[in-house]
Amino acid sequence: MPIPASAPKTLGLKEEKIASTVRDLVARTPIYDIHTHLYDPAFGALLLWGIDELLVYHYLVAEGFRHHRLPPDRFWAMSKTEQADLIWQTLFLDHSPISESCRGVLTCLHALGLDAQKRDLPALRKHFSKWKRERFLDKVLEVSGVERVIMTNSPFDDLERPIWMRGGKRDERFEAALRLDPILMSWETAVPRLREWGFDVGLDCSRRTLDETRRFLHEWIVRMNATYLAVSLPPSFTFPDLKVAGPDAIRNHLLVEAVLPECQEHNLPFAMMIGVKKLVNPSLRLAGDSLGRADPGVVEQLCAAYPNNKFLVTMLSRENQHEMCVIARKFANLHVFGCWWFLNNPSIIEEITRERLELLGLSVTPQHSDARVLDQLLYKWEHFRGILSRVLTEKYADLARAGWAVTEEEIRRDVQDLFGGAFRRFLK
Ligand code: FIX
Ligand code: ZN
Repeated sequence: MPIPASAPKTLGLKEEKIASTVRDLVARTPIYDIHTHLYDPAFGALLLWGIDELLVYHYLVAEGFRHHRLPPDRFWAMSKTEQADLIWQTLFLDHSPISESCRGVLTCLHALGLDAQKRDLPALRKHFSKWKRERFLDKVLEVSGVERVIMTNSPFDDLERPIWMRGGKRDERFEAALRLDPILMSWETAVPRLREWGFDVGLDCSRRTLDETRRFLHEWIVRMNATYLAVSLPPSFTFPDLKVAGPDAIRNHLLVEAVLPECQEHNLPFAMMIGVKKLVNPSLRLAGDSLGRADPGVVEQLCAAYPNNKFLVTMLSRENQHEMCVIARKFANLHVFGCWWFLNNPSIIEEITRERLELLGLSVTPQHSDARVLDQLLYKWEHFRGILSRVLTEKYADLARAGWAVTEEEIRRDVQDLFGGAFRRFLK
């Protein structure tokens, strides 16, 4: 429920009023969720929702294997319903669901007014079966307070691409991000696909290849009306030195001579999600990725070397967070965002959010959902709102004790900044 801008200007709040005012404004401020794996309903079955999708979310799949110890291929041979049954039994009935991903499922159910207390999965399934997807979408966006989401979109996704090529009506609450992992992380498999689509690229780094890659990027930026371009990068990611030969050479040239110029031409941020180790345990499939500490110095070098590019960065290792805050203090063309993936746990979110507010003030986007299942917006944001309210209340109380009593209007403005306002200014 947006807050009327004409909220009466009041004098500074008394310290005892701060907590309730912050809680209320954090609860009511609409959210711009800048990184998700959700899809506009126009993409059909790609938009996941409902209790079984929640239970087979790869976070819970990984945790489930620690208990049921089934051989992975037996698990993957099960139907989605059977997998969900096993995860429910293992992580909810045999053991209390205290992990963040399990608690998340319960928060979603609770936010939808469902009673998990009976621990009756068939009854829960029956409830979801009554929903129509479009109505459920409106309900989740309304209850979660999310007003816009940015998807993760790939022309290399065989289910997604034909829908983009067909065009057609879209839900304007869903924006696109053009994901470049196939180009920047597996060029040798991207080349035949690009050639099939009429782009004259080769495995080499010729001028032709670079120009044709830019033409591909331009075409998809326009087709998707992309809000930003993005890639996930390993902990070993180093500064793209064009003089260096070897396996990363092509990525360096593509990044420096195709992606960054195209981003600059369209005034779009380049999002780097740094620190993922893909498939350390391939048998877990999507749940098989891990993390590693990366070198934030790479971000520093890129921001310095490409001052006319905008970099949107999140790092996966807790140990990299403080350095990222300091680097962001040095470069206004860097916008730090989110408590990504393995960081999205209350103990770490609180630590990271505190150090960001203390070092970057309100020029940061402290959270994104990374939701893969529509219902997850309910828990990812409810859990974060609680932490942000606590941290912000403390910060405003500190100001009051220093003789600066914030007004309700100022708190509203600050929370809007953190929930997408700072990011919108960064986009301009
Ligand atoms: O690269 C990414 O966008 C990651 O967020 C995903 O690959 C990951 O599976 C995820 O959803 C984490 O939350
Ligand atoms: Zn993601």
